[in-house]
Parts: sequence; structure tokens; C-alpha cells
Amino acid sequence: MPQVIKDLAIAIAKETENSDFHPQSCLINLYRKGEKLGMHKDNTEENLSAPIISVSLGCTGILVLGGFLRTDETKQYIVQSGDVIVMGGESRNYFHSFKGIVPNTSNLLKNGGRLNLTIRQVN
Ligand SMILES: O=C(O)CCC(=O)C(=O)O
Ligand SMILES: [Mn+2]
Repeated sequence: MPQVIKDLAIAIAKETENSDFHPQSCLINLYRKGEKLGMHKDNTEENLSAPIISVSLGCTGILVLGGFLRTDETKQYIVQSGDVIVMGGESRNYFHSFKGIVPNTSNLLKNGGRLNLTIRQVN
């Protein structure tokens, strides 16, 4: 992982009182018009208490955040380029999904769309 991403994640973690965060992986998702990510929990990491740090770049999109159960009530959040979501504490293990982008809201990426970085501590 590039040092700049590690440094960014550590700085974000500190801002949210996660002073002992060790970034070990960065998953990059690319969403074009009409593409989504279904409801899931991030539970493949050995360490399920370190926060997940999510950085949005490019087009605006809609993130859906639920609770511990798939059937829990959800809330939708508009995420714009540069926005950061920290899933820490209880929300570390909440169900969530990505509903899709609002096309033509950013020209950061050459062909439009949105990049999402999720930076994780694995163990
Ligand atoms: O694109 C997003 O904002 C969510 C990404 C996500 O939940 C994941 O990669 O596990
Ligand atoms: Mn996820």
C-alpha cells in the first residue's frame, strides 16, 4: 500500500479516536453508472474491532447503513468526493451497501464514476 494512503488512514483514525490503527490492506472499488454493491458485513478480517476507513472519490453516491441484522432499519447517506466514513465501534459490524452513483457529479475520473477506498486492519 502506498505510504500516502497509510498516512491518510492513520490520520483519519486518530481524528476519530482510533489511535492504534494499523492499515494493512486497501480495497479499491470502482462504480460506474448503474453499478451497486449489495448488503453485506465486512467480516473476512481476523480483527473485527479495528475500524474500517472508507474514502469516496469521484461521483457522488448513496451509502446505505443498517445494523447488526440484515433486517435492521437502514439509513441512507450521500457521499461526495473526499468524504470519509469511519465504521468503528458498533458500526464496524453493521450491514451496509452501496446503492449507486449520481452520474455526472464529478469529472475526477476520466470516464466518470466513483472510486471507493476501504482501508482495513486485517489482524
Ligand atoms: O463503496 C462503498 O462506499 C462501500 C464499499 C464497501 O462496503 C466494501 O468495499 O466493503
Ligand atoms: Mn463493506
